[in-house]
Amino acid sequence: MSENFLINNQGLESGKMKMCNIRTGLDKACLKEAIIDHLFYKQGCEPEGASINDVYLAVSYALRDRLLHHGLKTFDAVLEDEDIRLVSYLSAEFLMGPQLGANLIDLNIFDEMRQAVTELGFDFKLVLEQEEEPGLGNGGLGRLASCYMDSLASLEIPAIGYGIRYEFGIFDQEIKDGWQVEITDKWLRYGNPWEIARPESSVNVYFGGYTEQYSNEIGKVLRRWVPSYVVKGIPYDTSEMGYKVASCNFLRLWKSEAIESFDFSSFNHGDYYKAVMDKIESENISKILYPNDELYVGKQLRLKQQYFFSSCSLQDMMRMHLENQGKPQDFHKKWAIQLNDTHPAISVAELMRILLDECKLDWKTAWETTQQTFSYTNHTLLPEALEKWPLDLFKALLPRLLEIIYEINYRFLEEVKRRFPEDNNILSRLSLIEETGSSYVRMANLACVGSYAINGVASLHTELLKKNILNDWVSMYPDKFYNITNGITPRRFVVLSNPGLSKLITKNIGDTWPQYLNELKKLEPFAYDANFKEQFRQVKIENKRILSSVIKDRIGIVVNPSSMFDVQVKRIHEYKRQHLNVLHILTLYLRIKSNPDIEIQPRTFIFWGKAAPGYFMAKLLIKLINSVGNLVNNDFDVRDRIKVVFFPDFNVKNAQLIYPAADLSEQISTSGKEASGTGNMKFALNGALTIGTLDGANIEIREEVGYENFFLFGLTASQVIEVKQNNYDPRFIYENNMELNAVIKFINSGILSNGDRNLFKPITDNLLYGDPYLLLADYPLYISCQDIVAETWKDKDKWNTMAVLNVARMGKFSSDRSINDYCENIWKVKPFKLKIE
Ligand code: NBG
Repeated sequence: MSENFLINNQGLESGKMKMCNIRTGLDKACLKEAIIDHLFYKQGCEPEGASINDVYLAVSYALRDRLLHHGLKTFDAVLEDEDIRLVSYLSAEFLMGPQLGANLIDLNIFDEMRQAVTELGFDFKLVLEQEEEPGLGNGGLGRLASCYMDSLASLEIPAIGYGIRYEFGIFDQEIKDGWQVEITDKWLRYGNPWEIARPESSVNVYFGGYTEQYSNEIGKVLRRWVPSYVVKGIPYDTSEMGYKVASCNFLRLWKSEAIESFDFSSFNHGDYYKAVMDKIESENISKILYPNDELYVGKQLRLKQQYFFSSCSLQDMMRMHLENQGKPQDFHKKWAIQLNDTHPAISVAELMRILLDECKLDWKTAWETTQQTFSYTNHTLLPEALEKWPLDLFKALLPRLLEIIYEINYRFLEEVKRRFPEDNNILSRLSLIEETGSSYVRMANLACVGSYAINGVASLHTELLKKNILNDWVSMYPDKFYNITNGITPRRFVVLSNPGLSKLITKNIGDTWPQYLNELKKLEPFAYDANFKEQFRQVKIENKRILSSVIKDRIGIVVNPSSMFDVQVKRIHEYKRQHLNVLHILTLYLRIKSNPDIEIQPRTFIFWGKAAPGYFMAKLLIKLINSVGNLVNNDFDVRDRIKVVFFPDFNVKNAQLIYPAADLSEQISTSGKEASGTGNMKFALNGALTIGTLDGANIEIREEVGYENFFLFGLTASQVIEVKQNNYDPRFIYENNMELNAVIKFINSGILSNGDRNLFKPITDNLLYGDPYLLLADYPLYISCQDIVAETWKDKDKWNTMAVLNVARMGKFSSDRSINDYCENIWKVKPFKLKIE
């Protein structure tokens, strides 16, 4: 088949023919031809014999052709243009979500493709559902990276996302007998049509061995690394299209492989098994994503992963820079590298290695270049989540990098001494090496010293960072600190996942709001318009019906779409306090049991989230939620007024079903613990009201949507500290609050656990004897706030006004705003407008 051929376009007068380009054409007829072509030449079948996966792949290939057209043109242009500084987003996680629908939205051909697929005789919904999403992230941090890739492209900022192409992403979750069971995520099993391997751009990465001194041809004394093994990184590129723009970025993920020549010596000596083992070890590096919320200390593979992708990416950027006649010392003028948390922080030392050992720059020039290249985002306030690596492990794996880190440290501490001659403690706190008993390399310190900008991800978070864990760095470098509040992409989280709401908004305020989310403000007057509110309610109820039928199909629980959908979806963690939510459910349950005719507003409590496989308490919480569900859902007295659903396997695909269907969003973390949260934004933007603490971005959401449109409860971050310092005694609250007392006793009664009174004791003991996340302190406030929620729900008109106002006032939380903040304040980069004829 030739690329251009004549087809009869139904839109033209009969007899007239139009050229159709099956690689780039965007109308329905071209898309149909393109699908048929790919079915035949890629999948080896005719439409009649195609499976749904064949069709999904053919549709995706057809779309990929169109994206490539944009992507290649963009990069040819920007790499050559000296004045363009590219953004490089380095992240160990990208939680992309399904690609097909999002790309169709970006190219603005969703309806055309739906029609093309339907007219070919296939079910478009099934085609979309066929996509196995790349689960290359744990949660918020990885999803944020993907929202930022979307915004970078949509704002036409030339950028590459760099990460790891894990063969197995975050585990799939099943629930058996109420417990979480982890299943390997074989996302690549049916092929990934979006990526293109580029083996010709492979790079080598060193590990192990030793370093030595040598003199080069002009007698200059240098150091070099003699590794004990070398691993090859192969890049896989995925296009990252912007919304309704011509330019297109890409995501470059590295896969590890053995280098071809490496095993020959073993092989020649007949050590075949050693050769094979080396190959397997090399390939292991990109095998699996580590679940977070577990300590990484001692996890050698994790450190290998971090160095592997940092080194591959930096070598790649340097190669492009030098190929385009850039000088090594001008590297920072071409690339602005964002370190997404400390996972790629080793890049600071790696760029130094490249500049010193390979480009032969002197230390001072290399260090100036490095410090002008990097900026670092911190995503956590939990001290246990700050990465550090045992020195011995680090030395064995990355001897040259450690040498460089020592030198950076030595010079840096000299500077600290000059600035704070009287203060010995500050030296040990700022040191890149921790020496409390065992020694460690501190990755956050490395990121701080090597970056020109450091940012937190919500106002409160940045404030607390500056006050607490990074306080010494503020004394040292006060001008390095910024706040950039997180954001989410409205393209995926409204246009794609909530088409009903999107259409309603567009009908009333035009169609540019997905690019300029502040335009949603124009919806404010509609919050008092009965007709609009009725349509808004219809959209919500329809979304709830869709979710209800999915819940019924997948877990067999029938829920009532007109009940309030009270939703908590996020990783299961004690600081996120899913158990506080459970205490409320049981409070309502016991109220019903003591008075079955009590007035209770019907509610469906929905939980969704994974627990880290090694996090015992989180897994027990899942069991508790399921046990409560079993009891409540089957209790005659409850009469369906409350239902509890734990939906297995939270991922982006499922998330897209849930945000549009929620009425109440639970954002109830202990104040001062959640860096930002981004689920909170997705809910509010889809018209759910929030019940929440003054934590993370909740504070800013509440300021935007209006205090009266947000259900606030709980201690503030400073009160949390105060309470803890004043001999907090959870037992006192337990003994004096009758409802709480009854609930805790009920959990331990064995009724929830087939008579086993000990099953949930780790949870209740933790609450009664310590309660580190202050559930009991916040319990009375939470319960009375929930009572207000129920009262408000009774007045549907009021509720809907509040919900519309939430949507109208969420403009600030577009990830476009966050990316604009980065561009202006940190990266100093501008859009590049690609023209495509
Ligand atoms: C998470 C925080 C969230 C925040 C996301 C994105 C990590 C280490 N941090 O509160 O817990 O929204 O990052 O910034 O995953």
